[in-house]
Amino acid sequence: MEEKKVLFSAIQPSGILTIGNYLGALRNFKKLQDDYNSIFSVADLHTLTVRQDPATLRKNVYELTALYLACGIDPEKSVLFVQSHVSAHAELTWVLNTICYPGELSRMTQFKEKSKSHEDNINMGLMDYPVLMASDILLYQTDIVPVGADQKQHLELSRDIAIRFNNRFGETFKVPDGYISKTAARVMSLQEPMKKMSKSDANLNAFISMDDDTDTVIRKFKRAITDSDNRIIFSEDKPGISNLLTIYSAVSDKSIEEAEKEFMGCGYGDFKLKVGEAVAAITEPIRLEKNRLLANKDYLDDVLKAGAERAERIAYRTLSKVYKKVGLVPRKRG
Ligand code: ATP
Ligand code: LTN
Repeated sequence: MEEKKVLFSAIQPSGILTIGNYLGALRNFKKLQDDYNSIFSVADLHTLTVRQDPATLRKNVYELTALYLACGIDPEKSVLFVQSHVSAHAELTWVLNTICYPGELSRMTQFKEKSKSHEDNINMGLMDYPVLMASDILLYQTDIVPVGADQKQHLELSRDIAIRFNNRFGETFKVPDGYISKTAARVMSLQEPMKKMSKSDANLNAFISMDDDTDTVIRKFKRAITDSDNRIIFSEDKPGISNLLTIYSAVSDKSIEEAEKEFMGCGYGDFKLKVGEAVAAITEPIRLEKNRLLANKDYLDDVLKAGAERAERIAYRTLSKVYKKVGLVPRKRG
C-alpha cells in the first residue's frame, strides 16, 4: 500500500478564533485528515511575537486545543501538539536563520502590517516569524500545508528555504506545497469588507468569534455592512454582499450561484438573518463541545502529551539530519 502523504498546519493561540479561521483553515483540516498523515500544531512560539499576557496565553493554548478537537480533529488519527513542547522547532529555526536574509524577511507583507499595528514592539521574533513557520513545516517532511490565502507568501518562503538548504547541503527537506481552499480562503470583516476578518479587530461587530452564541451571531450579521442597492449577487463592486454570499456558500456547502438563486428577490434584512442562522447552526454545536472539553484539562493534557511524543520522534529525525549536514558533531550517547 502506498504511504499517505504528510500534511502539516498550525494556528496561533492568539485569542478566540473567528469564522475566518474556521472556514479558511480548521474546517479543511477535518476534511483532509483521513487522506493524509496529518500533524496539527498550536503555534504558541509564534504568538510571542506580539505582546501577550502570560495567563491569557496559557488559557488560549487550552482553548485552541479544545477547539481543534471540537472541530473534529481526531487525536487517534492525527498528531495534535503544542509547538513549544517539541524543542526541535526552535532549534531548526536557529540553523535556518543562518541561510535567511533580513532583506527577504522585512519584505513580508505580514511583517510590514504587524510592524504598523504594533509600532511599539517591532521585535526580532516578528521579523523571524516566517523562518519559525518554515521550521514547523520542514521538520515533518511535509507534502501539503492547508492555510488561508494570507499565508501564501510565507509558504512560498518556506519552499525557497527548503530549496536553498537542499542546494547548499544536499537533499534534506521535502519541498512543501500550499493548499489554499477554493472557498472562503479569505473571509472579510463584516464592518469593513475590504479588510480581512481578524480576531484582533478592535470592533467586535467586525468578526464572528467561534465563542459567540446564536443570538450574538445573528445580531452581528444583522449589523453587517451591505450597500444601498438591493440585489444579492456576487460582484467586485459589492464587497459586503459578496462576503456574506461567500460565508453562506461555505457553511451551507452550496455554490455561490446556488446561493444567489436561493436569495433572488429577497431583501437584505432577510438575507442577513438567513446567513446568521446558517452560521450559528455550525458554530453553536462546536462552541458547546469546546466548552465541554475545556472542563477536562487532564484529558487535554494527555492528548497534548501523546501528540508531542509522536511529533518529537519525527522532528528529531529531520533535525539530526540537518545538524549532520551542516557539520555539527553528534553528541555521544550512552
Ligand atoms: P491574527 O488576526 O491574530 O493576526 P490570524 O487569525 O491571521 O491571526 P492564525 O490564527 O494563525 O492567524 O490563522 C490561522 C489560520 O486561519 C491560517 O491558516 C490563516 O490563513 C487562516 N485565516 C486567518 N484569517 C482568515 C480569514 N479572514 N479568512 C480565511 N482564513 C483565515
Ligand atoms: N503563520 C500561520 C500559523 C502557522 C502555520 C505554521 C501555518 C505557524 N506555523 C506552519 C501552517 C504551517 C498563520 O496562520 N498565521
